[in-house]
Amino acid sequence: MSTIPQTVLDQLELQSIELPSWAFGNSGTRFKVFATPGTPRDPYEKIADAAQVHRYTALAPTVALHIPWDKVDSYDDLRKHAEDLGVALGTINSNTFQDDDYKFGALTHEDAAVRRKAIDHHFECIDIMHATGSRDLKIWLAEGSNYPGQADLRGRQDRLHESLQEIYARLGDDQRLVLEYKFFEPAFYHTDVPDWGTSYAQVAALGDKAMVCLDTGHHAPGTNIEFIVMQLLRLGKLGSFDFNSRFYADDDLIVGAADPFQLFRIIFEVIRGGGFNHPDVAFMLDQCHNVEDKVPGQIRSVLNVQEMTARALLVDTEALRTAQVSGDVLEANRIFMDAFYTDVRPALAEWRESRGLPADPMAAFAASGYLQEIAADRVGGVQAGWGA
Ligand code: PSV
Ligand code: MN
Repeated sequence: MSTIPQTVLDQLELQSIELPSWAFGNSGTRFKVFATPGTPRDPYEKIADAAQVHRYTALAPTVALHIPWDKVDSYDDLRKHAEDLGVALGTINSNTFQDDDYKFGALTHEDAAVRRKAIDHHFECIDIMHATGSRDLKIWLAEGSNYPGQADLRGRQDRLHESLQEIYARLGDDQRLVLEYKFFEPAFYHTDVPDWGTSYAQVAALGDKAMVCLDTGHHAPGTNIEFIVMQLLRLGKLGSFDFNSRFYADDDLIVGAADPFQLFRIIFEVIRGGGFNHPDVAFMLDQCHNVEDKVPGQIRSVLNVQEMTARALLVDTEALRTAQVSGDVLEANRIFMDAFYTDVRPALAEWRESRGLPADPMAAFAASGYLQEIAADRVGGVQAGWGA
């Protein structure tokens, strides 16, 4: 059985991964949304489910909210509810993609009145951040065009800058803005923030409190994501991750499910660049569970991140460096792969038990009967869903 050095365990103990509230609601494709018994009907129930993930793993102390999906009468009350359950409220996600006014854009729209509405929505999000104690405002824009000639690409980029400037100016001293990029969808010809370079150019023009959010599912197949991680860390602009995995497009599947080796390589670069357990770089999940149970889907996800982090921390960096400097290609690759192929699961199970956590969080959660309980209790009302 592999053992994990205490220095690595000490770093793992500090790891935290934020959960998205929308992972606990129903979701699906544009073909069908399957309902699950016990699905939360409001933000309070979503937070209760998220707290279960933290309870069994000690890995997920915060929950991200999405506005307006998670609007409540009192954010103070929601904050207390979360604290009573042992978690805190995290990133606030804005939403400018589900209103008819935004058909041709929001922050980039030709019409100043639509831009005003979208900027005001972000002001509302910032007000909520003050009440929830959240640090980060995450902006993902669904803006772009479908046909060449449809839009003035340059004008939209300039308007985006102006709109972001207004939002940025409204942030409190301890608040940040993270701008997410995505190469396509829902627009198919051009997207206004399609890549890390555009996001970087926009946030660099704003100031220190604006950073890039890297969603692992938002790149073309074959993209070397760990290179982008390295570059953004080097530039001091990697603000957060949205972890998930993809086989084809923005699949939002369980992180580490499609390509665990890619996750390992990404986390290795985070560690190498000083971003691991660093307050600048938030680890978050952005996933949907369409066919699997949601709470265990999230437990599996945070465990996948923890396992790949443990392996990445096991890389013998001194030996790797020696091999790199001496041009020993195969030895460098062996050292890297040795760490990746180390099965850390038994050692992590033992370590969990030593900290009063279940050795197998998936099994412990299944045995707890929580899913059966919520299925029996949560009757009536309308189940929450992605977009509802
Ligand atoms: C849409 O692609 C998306 O998944 C973005 O990644 C956002 O982070 C998320 O929705 C929530 O708005
Ligand atoms: Mn995302």
